[in-house]
Amino acid sequence: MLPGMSRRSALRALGAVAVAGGLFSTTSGPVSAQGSWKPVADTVREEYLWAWRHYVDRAFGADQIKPISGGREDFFAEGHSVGLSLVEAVDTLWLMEADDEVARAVRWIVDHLDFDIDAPFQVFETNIRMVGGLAAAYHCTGDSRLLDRAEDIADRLLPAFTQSPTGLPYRYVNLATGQVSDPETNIVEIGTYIAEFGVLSQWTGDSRYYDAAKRAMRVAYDNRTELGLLPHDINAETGRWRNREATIGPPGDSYYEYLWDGYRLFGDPDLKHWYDTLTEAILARQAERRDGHLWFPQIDAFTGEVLSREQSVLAGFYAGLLAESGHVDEGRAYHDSFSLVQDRFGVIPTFVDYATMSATRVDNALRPEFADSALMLWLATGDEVFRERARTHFENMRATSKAAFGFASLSDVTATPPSQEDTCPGYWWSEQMKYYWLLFSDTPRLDYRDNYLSTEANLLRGARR
Ligand code: DMJ
Repeated sequence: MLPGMSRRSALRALGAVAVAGGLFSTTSGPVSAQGSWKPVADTVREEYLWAWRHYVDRAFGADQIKPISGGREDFFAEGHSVGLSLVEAVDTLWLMEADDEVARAVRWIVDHLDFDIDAPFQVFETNIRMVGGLAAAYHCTGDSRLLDRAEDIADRLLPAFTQSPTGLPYRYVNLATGQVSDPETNIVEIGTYIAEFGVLSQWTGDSRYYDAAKRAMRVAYDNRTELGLLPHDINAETGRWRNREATIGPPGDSYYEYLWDGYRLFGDPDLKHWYDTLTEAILARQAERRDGHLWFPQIDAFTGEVLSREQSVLAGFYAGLLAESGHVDEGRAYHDSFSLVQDRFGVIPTFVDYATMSATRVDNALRPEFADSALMLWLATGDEVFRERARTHFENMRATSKAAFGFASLSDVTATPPSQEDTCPGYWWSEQMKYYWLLFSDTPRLDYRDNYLSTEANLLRGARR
């Protein structure tokens, strides 16, 4: 049974105990009354709209607001903001039923968004954030002008694929001239397109997007090692590996995610076969249990030798992907491991070495992956523990990242209090606040049975208008 479809007679509340810096950890607490998540949902919405009002007042149309100083910053190219944060925000605002704000954002997109920019844009980031954001905005509102914008920017990205001798995209393309650059790439940047490009093909009837995305994924899959693993770095012009290391964290993560997602969205059996083959090898060769906890070290893709036991906070998404794709026990176990890290530090550091349980990089750029997998595991199992963990994630973010004009990345999660940085990444508007909202609100605007959130949490299926 899917959670969110029927209220449980009783919900377990968060059992909160203080850890360093007055933050919280998740423990199994007492059973509380039905409906106890509604106040959490209300707080999530209030915080989101509070931050949105500051963005509107101080940085509207800029890629990012600077949450401490109230300034603005560009993300893709100096001097060329494309409204990244507002594009990322539209579907979240819509799911929160903030319809006047949706209308405000859509007006800006229609009146001001112009992609005729003579500067190189990173193809991967532009796809997951801008193509995905505009496609989700179209999916939620039905406004065809948003689909036109999504198609426009996708068309400008296509030369990265069509000018490559292998079909593996270059990392950058000049949006005005189509000039491509930087073939030294990785499997994330060649293989995270099929969701956004696929829905565009579906919605416009133009198969070029889907075909380009799938062709690139196939090149990497066909080059797998004898162990059935993929090194993470590859050359787009030669199709040859540039390193030996396999990782389920960056820059490997969303390649695997999009094999599964492409299958889920479009039913393509090739993608499922590729996903299953690679996942079987990852679970057999890469998974490691230490003190009963599941981790995924970096290993040599040719020999299987462990290269590093550092774990990126971004790798936390893999718990959700495993659960979604039928490996629920492994997904749960991997989330348990990250939950230990959250309980230890309050906010998960960018890198921990799980052999020593120490932080090897102490910042955290408002990373959403732990909340992402909490949502996926809750959808897969209905177990309230994942809402409890996500609530801890939310409360600790609120306690540490809230600044004068928005939410700020942390430069040191181990400091007391954790130190902030004057930046708020675009994905904050699309990812964690949406995950929390969907976990706690039981919104009628989402079809909880059949939906799809991209790697950037753009809603490409399941909006109930
Ligand atoms: C997001 O831009 C996407 O989730 C991407 O796939 C990798 N991680 C960042 C957020 O951490």
